[in-house]
Amino acid sequence: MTTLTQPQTDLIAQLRDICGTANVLTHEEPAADLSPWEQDWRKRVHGLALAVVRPGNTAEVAAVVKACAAANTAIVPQGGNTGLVVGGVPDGSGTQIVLSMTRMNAVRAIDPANLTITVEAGCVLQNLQAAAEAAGFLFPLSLGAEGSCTIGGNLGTNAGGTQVVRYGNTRELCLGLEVVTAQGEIWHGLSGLRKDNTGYDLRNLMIGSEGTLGIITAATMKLYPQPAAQLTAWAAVPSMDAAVALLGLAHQRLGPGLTGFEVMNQFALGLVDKHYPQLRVPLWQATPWCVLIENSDSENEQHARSQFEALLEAAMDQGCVTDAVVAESLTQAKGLWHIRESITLAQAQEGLNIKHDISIPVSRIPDFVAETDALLAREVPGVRMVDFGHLGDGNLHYNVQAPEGVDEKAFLRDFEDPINTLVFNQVKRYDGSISAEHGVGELKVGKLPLYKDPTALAMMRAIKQTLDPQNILNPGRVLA
Ligand code: FAD
Ligand code: 2HG
Ligand code: ZN
Repeated sequence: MTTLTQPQTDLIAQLRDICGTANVLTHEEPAADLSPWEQDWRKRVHGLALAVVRPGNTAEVAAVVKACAAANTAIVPQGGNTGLVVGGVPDGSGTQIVLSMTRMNAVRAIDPANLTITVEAGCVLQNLQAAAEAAGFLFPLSLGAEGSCTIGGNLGTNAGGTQVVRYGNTRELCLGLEVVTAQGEIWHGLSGLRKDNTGYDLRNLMIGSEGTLGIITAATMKLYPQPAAQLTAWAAVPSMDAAVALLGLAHQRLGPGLTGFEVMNQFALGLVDKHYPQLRVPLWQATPWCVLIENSDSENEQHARSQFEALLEAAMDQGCVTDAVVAESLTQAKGLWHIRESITLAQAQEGLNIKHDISIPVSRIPDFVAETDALLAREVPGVRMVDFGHLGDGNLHYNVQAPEGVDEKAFLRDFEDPINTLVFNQVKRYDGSISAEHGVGELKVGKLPLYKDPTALAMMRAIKQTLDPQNILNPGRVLA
């Protein structure tokens, strides 16, 4: 129970008029539990919302924004709340509203000839994939949180996932957007056009802006033909150098059939084995690294299998693979992917941790890992590296778990900042990025100015100031 000021009470009454009483939740109701909207997925922050507002259509979003702008009240857009950088939850002030988009979840249209699907922002990614599949197409964006993340959140963060090596990240999959501006105006940009050079690219400006420039209410996304066959292999590799060599071979041998290339270190797989023993992780005990490769074939399964066999044979001849299994069925393939997708959950089971979602040119990853591992081991003896990710995209989740037996909260308090500085300085030395796919959110907002080109940062500030001069859209995220 919190005490509201009169202007706050008036705003809530207005929001209830716009969206309906049941769709505006506040702490005024003694039994109200707003934790699902206030607590981030990693449990790094538990904010306090003035209200959680759940609009049902674009006109309601526009009216909510107008009311909030008039009351100078900040808005935090939220989809599935699976973001990993504290970008979609309110701060602790009790003055911000969470704009939860999940009621706006309709598939508006599918255009088979144009190969597009138009959906509302709150559509859960898995439902979008299913709608595409039901129409005979593939929507290739795929990530571990797909059962609860939304396309609006995917666009807000420009999410990557496990098929980027072939299809690109969310930005590459989007053709048009419908957006509510910070002034409550609606930009009708739901174009299905693949070519449109009529000025600045506002779509790409909105994508990846993490709710700081506008509220995405709907999107037109690209569809692809479904592959004739999909095959998955799991390979043991003796080193990161070998994994990079295998990636080169896979590009050569599979061409556009290479739709996934993931790497996982032994400790990451050991955590999955420890917390989810029923998943039966293959090959991990005898090798420092495992690789997951997906081959999507446009001919047939036999063709895919023979291509895979030739690839793995060549890789073994060259010494970059020591052992491998190829899934015999779709169920087995799903099982292998499930193991990969369980690393984040297993790491969370193990305890609070430090995540680094970094990208480095692929060719330089082996040296980066060897050098940075050594520096970290010197800084924090016994530190445990959970190192995995989308090697095909040069994107590593170079995560750090406290040494065995060390209190995780004390570890974060004492070591999070020095470890981040060490890793990010290394990323800079290797010409990489401190955020590959998760975004900046609140977690990295303080670090961004140290690693982003100052001219780029000044242009970003000017854009924010122009589009949202009141600073009511997700303040304190991306830019401090
Ligand atoms: P939220 O967490 O609700 O919000 C994320 C950001 O987008 C916030 O800044 C929010 O304000 C903004 N936002 C949300 N909706 C809108 C909207 N309609 N308009 C404007 N801004 C909006 N990410 C990857 O990139 N690749 C992965 O492989 C991956 N795997 C994951 C696995 C697990 C188990 C988990 C928990 C997360 C993973 N993530 C991954 C991170 C996360 O799922 C993505 O960032 C996802 O895109 C967030 O979607 P969401 O709907 O949950 O967004
Ligand atoms: C993944 O690739 C996600 O599984 C989450 O991006 C990464 O847990 C992480 O650090
Ligand atoms: Zn990832």
